[in-house]
This record gives sequence, C-alpha cells and structure tokens, in this order.
Amino acid sequence: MRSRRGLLVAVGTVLALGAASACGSSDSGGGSGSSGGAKGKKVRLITGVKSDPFYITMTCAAQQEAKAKGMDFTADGSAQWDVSVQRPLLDSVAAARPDGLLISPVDTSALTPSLKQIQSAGTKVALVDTTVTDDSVGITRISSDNEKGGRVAADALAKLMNEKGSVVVISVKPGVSTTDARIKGFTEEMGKYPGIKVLPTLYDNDLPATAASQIQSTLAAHPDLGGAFAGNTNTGTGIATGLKQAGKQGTVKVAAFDAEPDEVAALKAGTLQVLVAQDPASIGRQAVDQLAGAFEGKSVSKTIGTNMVAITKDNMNDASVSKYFYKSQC
Ligand code: T6T
Repeated sequence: MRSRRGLLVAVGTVLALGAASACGSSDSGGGSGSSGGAKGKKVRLITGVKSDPFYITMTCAAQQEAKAKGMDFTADGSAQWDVSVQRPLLDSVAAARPDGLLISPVDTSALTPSLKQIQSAGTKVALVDTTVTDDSVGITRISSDNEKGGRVAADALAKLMNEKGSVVVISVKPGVSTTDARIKGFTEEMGKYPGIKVLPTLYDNDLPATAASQIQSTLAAHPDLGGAFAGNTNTGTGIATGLKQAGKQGTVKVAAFDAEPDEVAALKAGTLQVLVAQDPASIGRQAVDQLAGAFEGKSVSKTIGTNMVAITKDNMNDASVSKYFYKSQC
C-alpha cells in the first residue's frame, strides 16, 4: 500500500517548480530587432483560447509587464481550441513582423513550420504554456510541470476513492503538450494503485457539453466509476455539470486541472474535490521578461517551470492558495 505522506505534502502545498527546472542558455532564435533594449519593441501574444480564464490571467500579467517595460504589446487568441482557428492569427502576426511573439500553440506539430518561418524572419518566439515537439522553436519555454500535476491529481483521487473502483480521464484532444503530459503523469501514477482501473481516455475537443455527456455515458457503462480526472478547465466544468445532472456529485470524485471561476464554484459546492491550479500570470510575466532580456542582449532561460498548487475545499480560503484562482477579466 502506498504511503499517504507524499499526498498530504502535495495537497495544499505549492508545488514549487520554478527554480528547479529553470536553466540558462544563450539566445539562439530570432534576432533582427535585438539591439536597443526592450522599449518600443513590438510584441504580440497569441493564446490558445481567448475567452479561457487561464489565458486571460496570463494575458493580463503579460500586458502589465510589457507596459512597464515600454513595449508595444497586443494580445489575441483563438476562439476555440483548433489549429485551423489559430493558424490565421499566426499568419497575420507573422505578416506584421513583430520583434517578439508569445504563443501557446494548440498542437505539438501542426504549427511548427509557420513558427520556424517567423523565427527565421527575425521574430523572437517564446512558448507559453503549450509547446511544440521541435525544440528549435522558441528561445524560451515557460510552463507548469504538467506531468507532475497529473501525478498529484492521481494520488489525491486515489485517496478519495479509497484506492478502488474505475477512473476515467477526459481531456481536450491528443497532440496538446500540456494535457498529454498531464494524462501521462496521471496514468503512470495510477499504476501504483492495483485496486483502481483506469478506463480509456476520452477527448471532448474542449467542449464542456461533450465532457458532460461523456461522464454520463461512462457512468452508465461503468457503475463502479469512482473518479474522474479532468485535463483542463472546460473539461472540469463539463464533468461537474454532467455529474450534477446525473445526481452523482460527490459520489464520483473529481480532480481537475486549473482554477477558473466555475471550477472554484464547483469545488465550493462539492461537485469537484481537487483543483490543480497553475500560475498563468507568472507564465505571462516571465515570458515578457525573457523576451526583454533577449532584446537587451542578455542570456535567456531555455525552459522555466512555474508553480502549481493543489486546492481542496479545506484550503481554498487560505490567501496563499486563493491567490492562484484565475481571473475572467484584467
Ligand atoms: O489548462 C490550461 C492550459 O494549461 C492548457 O494548455 C489548455 O487548457 C487550459 O487553458 C485551461 O482551459
């Protein structure tokens, strides 16, 4: 039987990853506009989904940091999690040849050729949150340790399920660096609990209504369903809605990534039991700082890991925890 100690330490404790995973490297991408400091530099941000509080929180912080540095900064984001929606945004930013681009690519490979082209044209690229597989893309990559977040979710859920029953993972779509890593960490960690059966992963295309119907059909097919892991915000809120409609809130335990307002409300209401909150503001702020450093000819950190915190109903009112709740406006 697995020791509970690791879990107790993890839940309610900030999973400090920043210092551990940051490492310095010299600036190898972009380049044409790197002289003359950060002031006046044209920097653009393209997020995964514009209306997602995770990205709103990231954008607000990046905007504030860029303003403080005198940069010419604007942000946009896809209307939905889809390569065909994000690509035109990228094309139009590329045509304007900014000095810097912060981007959360919605796929690990489909946008790589465009990103490489932008880099070759002299734009310095920072990958924020999601990444692409080709590591020549981006002078810096800033994200949570998503695999670790998945492991923390698994341990918390196993405990809530008394280490028995079936568990389902519902996520966005395959080919997304962050959520793929969460699933990997979750599934591997669940392997340590022989009494728990991990069902095949389901994908909801980032649509809450799909997640709601998927959790209901999983319940119907697996009466021993004791837990669900939601890979992100929309999945978490969709699962909460589905369980509520089925009258199973609190019976099926849920660990969800993120901490947007609807998820926080569902945690308070007892429909979700654990939220693995990220620090999107820090991702946005640090990405702007890295680009500024690159414009100033300083070395940049090739990878930076940001904090996460596991939130439960018990610790959600602590100021050190609630500061991780995401915003839906600046
Ligand atoms: O979980 C975040 C983000 O980290 C992920 O890459 C996509 O989904 C979110 O934006 C939340 O909806």
